[in-house]
Amino acid sequence: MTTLSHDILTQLEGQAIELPSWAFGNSGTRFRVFATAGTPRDPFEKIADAAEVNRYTALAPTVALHIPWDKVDDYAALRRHAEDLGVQLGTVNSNTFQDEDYKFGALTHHDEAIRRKAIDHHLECIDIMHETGSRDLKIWLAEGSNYPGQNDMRGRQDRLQDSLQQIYARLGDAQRLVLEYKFFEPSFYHTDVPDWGTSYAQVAALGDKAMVCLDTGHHAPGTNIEFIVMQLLRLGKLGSFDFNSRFYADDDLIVGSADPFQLFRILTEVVRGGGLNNPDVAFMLDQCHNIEDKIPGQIRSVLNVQEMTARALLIDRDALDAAQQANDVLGANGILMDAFYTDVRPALAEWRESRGLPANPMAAFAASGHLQKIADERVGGTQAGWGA
Ligand code: PSV
Ligand code: MN
Ligand code: MN
Repeated sequence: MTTLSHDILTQLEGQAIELPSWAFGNSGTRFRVFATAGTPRDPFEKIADAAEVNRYTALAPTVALHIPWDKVDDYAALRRHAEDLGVQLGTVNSNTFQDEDYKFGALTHHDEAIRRKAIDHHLECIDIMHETGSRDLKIWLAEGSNYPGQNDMRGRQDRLQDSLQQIYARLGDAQRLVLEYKFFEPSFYHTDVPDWGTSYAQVAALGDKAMVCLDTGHHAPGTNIEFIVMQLLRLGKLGSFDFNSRFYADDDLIVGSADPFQLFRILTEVVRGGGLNNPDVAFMLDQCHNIEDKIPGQIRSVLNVQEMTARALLIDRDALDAAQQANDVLGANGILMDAFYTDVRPALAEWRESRGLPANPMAAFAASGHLQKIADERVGGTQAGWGA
């Protein structure tokens, strides 16, 4: 059995992966949303489900909220509820993609009244962050156009910068803004924040508290995502990850399921660039569990990240450096592949047990009967708000 060194285990112990509240709601495609028995009926129940994931893995101490999906009257009560369950409230995600007014744009809109409304929504999110104790405001914009000539792309970039400046000015000293990019969808011709370069240009003009969010599902097929990870870490602007997997577009499948090797390569650059257990770099999932059970889907996800992190930490750095210096092409590649092909699961199971955690969190959760319990207790669970 492969053993993991004390140093590797210490690094793994520090790993934290934030869960998205919306992963626990029902979701689907534009064709159908399939309901799951026991789906949370409100944000309190979503947080309770997220706390289960952390209970079985000790990997997921925070939960991200999405406003207005997770709007409640009393955020202090939501925060206490989370803390009572051993987790904390994390990133607040804004939402400017489900309001009729935003059909032609929000933070980029040429209509000042609509742009004002979108800015004010973000200011409200920051107010909520003060109550929830959240550090990060995550902005993903569904803005763009469908036809050449439909919009003045240049004017929209300028208005976006102005809107972001107004939002940035409201951040508290310890708060941050992360701007997420996505290459297409819902717009099919141009998107206002389509790539890391645009996100970087926009946040660099704001200041130190603005960073880029990299969602692994938001790139064209074939994109070398680990190169982007390397570059953003190098520039000190990688603020957060939204982890998921994709076969085709923004599939939001379980991280590490479609292409485990890509996840390994990404985490290799995270380790190389000092991004692991670095407070500047938030690890988050952004997934939907359309057909599988949601709590085990999230348990599987955080375990996949943990396993690939362990493999990335196993890379023999000294040997790799030497092979690279010697232009030993196949030798260097072989060193990387040796780590990738190492099965760390038995060692991780043993280590979990030594920390009082289940050796196999998936099996332990399945045996707990929890899914049946919530199915009996909860009737009429909510949609995630996504894919409806
Ligand atoms: C958009 O596709 C996205 O991935 C953004 O990350 C949002 O945060 C998430 O979906 C839900 O809004
Ligand atoms: Mn995302
Ligand atoms: Mn997405």
